[in-house]
Amino acid sequence: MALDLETRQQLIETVRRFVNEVCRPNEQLVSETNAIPEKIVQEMRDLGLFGLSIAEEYGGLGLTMEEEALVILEMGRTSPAFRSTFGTNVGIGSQGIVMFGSEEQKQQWLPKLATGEAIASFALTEPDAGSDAGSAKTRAVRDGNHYVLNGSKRYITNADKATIFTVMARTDQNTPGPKGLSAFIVERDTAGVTIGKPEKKMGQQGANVCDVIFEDARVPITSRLGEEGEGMKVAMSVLDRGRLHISALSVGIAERLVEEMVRYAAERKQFGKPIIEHQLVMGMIADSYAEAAAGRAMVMDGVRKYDAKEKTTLIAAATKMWCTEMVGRVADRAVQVHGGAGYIADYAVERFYRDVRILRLYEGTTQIQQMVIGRELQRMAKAGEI
Ligand code: COS
Repeated sequence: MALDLETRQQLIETVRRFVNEVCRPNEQLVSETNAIPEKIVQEMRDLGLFGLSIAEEYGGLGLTMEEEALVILEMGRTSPAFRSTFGTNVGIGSQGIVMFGSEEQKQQWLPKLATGEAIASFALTEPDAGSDAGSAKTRAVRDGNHYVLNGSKRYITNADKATIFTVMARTDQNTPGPKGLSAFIVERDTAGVTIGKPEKKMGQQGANVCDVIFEDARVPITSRLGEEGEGMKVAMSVLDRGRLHISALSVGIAERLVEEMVRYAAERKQFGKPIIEHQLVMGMIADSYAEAAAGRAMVMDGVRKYDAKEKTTLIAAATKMWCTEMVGRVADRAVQVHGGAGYIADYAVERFYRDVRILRLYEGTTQIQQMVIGRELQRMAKAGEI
């Protein structure tokens, strides 16, 4: 059930305070040490951030998608590595269980995910299956009351900290495409599961991605999410939702970058006046402000449709495409407004410029969103819906 407006406002203000007083002063430290201090992670647990989307009956805050987006918009105003720490528990790591889990699976995992005692990761991508997720080769072969998993997953966010993985693996070896996949909850401690070393990345230091390798890893049949053959449905349903979450993050970052631009341009003087008074600089800031505002409106439209239980595949893809491209443009302008200073690591914009690059890649590249939009429109036209 949605929060009343006063409680909602309190929640947003609490998160804003956490961002301003705890996260922002530590952004540089997190970037340099490639880790979020445990004390800050504990504050996230205390605030309930790991359980934003998990129903109250399982110990979460049970927010609507709109409320979750409002929280993530606030979290966007600091290094996105902070959001990533709890992001998989709120989104792609937990939602397979929330949407498709049995009551037993929910009881077993959701309370621990809600408190942050357990961390969930989403394992779809493979070395040879990125955008073409349906071609995943990881195999899950039935053996009595177990499935035996073999294969490897790549670039798995939070794998180094994960307690469980939602793994998409092929149960029907004779069906090569998306229809042959099934989804599983795999515990990290399962014999035969190995986690690779964190990758060295362009940005978002403090949020790790690693390979996850399965070598004869035996998981009980009770760990399957949904029916055999429903793996792609699980993954895509989770991603439809995740794409709205990432859009909210992108808009939050864009708003932070506007703030950085305005502050710098109001102080920095050239040709005898603050550069914000130069029209070409003004133009870059104005465009960024307007685009961030448009992104916010798109996100709000998408999440309200989600909460109204409308099909959001189309709007989620369009919003993800637009908002992530938008924040890329805004980050580029933010560096431009800062001039040479924007290229120096002391300024937040240098870091954000690198941090936002992944947004156009993960949870489906811009080109995949274009493909989803095109296909959905074609489907709707055929069905006479447009
Ligand atoms: N919701 C629920 N189920 C869906 C779905 C959706 N939005 N989209 C697809 N499915 C399920 C359906 O069961 C579908 O079968 P039907 O169409 O018969 O119902 C099945 O998946 C296969 O769908 P499709 O034929 O569209 O699969 P494709 O192999 O053509 O792939 C794309 C579709 C390209 C959209 C998909 O592979 C994709 O999103 N790729 C990007 C992956 C990604 O985001 N990776 C990031 C990893 S997380 S960082």
